[in-house]
Amino acid sequence: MERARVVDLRSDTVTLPTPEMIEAMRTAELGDDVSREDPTVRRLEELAAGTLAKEAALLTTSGTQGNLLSVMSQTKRGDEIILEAESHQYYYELGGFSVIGGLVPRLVKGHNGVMTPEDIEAVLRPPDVLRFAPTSLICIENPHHRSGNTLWTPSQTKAVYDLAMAHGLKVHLDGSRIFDAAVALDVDVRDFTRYVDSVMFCLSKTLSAPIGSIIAGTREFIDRARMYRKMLGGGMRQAGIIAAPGIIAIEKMVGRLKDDHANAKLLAKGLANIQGVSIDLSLVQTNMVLYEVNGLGVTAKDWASRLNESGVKVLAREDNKVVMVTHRGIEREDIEYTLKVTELVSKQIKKKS
Ligand code: TLP
Repeated sequence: MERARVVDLRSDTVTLPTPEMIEAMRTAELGDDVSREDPTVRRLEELAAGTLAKEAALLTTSGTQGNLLSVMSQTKRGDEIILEAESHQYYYELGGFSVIGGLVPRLVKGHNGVMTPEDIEAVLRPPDVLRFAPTSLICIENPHHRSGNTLWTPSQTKAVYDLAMAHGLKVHLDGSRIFDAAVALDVDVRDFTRYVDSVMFCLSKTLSAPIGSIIAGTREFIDRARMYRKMLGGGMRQAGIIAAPGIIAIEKMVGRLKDDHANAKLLAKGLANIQGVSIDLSLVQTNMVLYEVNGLGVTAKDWASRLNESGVKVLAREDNKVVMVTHRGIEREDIEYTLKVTELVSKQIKKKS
């Protein structure tokens, strides 16, 4: 099957900035942001804080840095933090919260990434016992990446927040793709952020900006995070170059996310028709399709390299699952092409066996 360009479904991190974003970078008003003199960064941070209904916000270099600054700013060294067992913060962030933050992780297995108050209550330590690291923070992730960018509802978020408040704990939301959650559930993003003390979301990934994430919370939290960001070498000078596309990301890129979700559903439905592909359609809730190909007698790695040869890039995870992510730049025709390729490859595999 001849095709001029590659369909890259590995992650939404591959999205490129729009022409409008590049123009905004070129013409951005700049200053030294370490001295808080970059007007474009200030504008982005005010816009983000207002959008999330938080007192203040901070531009960070990445989602990983945003999560690390958040957990460090909400805790003190030696504290225990509660994380979902398959959360990005635990799984993919090199243990920064322990290495740099001095924090001890306590893991809770969620239900497709969602933890209930009962799940969390079951692991809470009795307070003031001189054997346990004191728990101070619960981290949640919405959408939950390793489960397939699956959703928490606002009421599930509130339930955990209520529990946290009852026990004097804080809640941090890794909302890397929180606008996807809002669009998918047709709610305002504040319906999530009102039930957390701090939140991180990415300007890059589904919102298409080239670099950067935002954290938001109280002014005091942001002051601490700004100090840690500088300590970790993340104080940026003329960062308006990054902030300018970030403003466009928030103002103009949320409306199109529903197209990614529709494409993911279309893709998932097509894959479900291929014999040997095992997929749970109920978990296709935003822009990710997660499935297994064991039924075809191949590993996810083999499958990924065969698709790759036909111009469809996908990820094979270490747990033998295949990941396909829709994003800006993936059109309906790309989904149709991907389905043709997958059908063809599955037939070739069956023929051989
Ligand atoms: N996720 C990446 C990989 O690391 C898996 C991806 O390709 O999606 N929280 C969540 C839920 C994320 O999915 C990611 C990135 C991050 C945090 C970290 O963001 P960055 O890559 O900006 O440090």
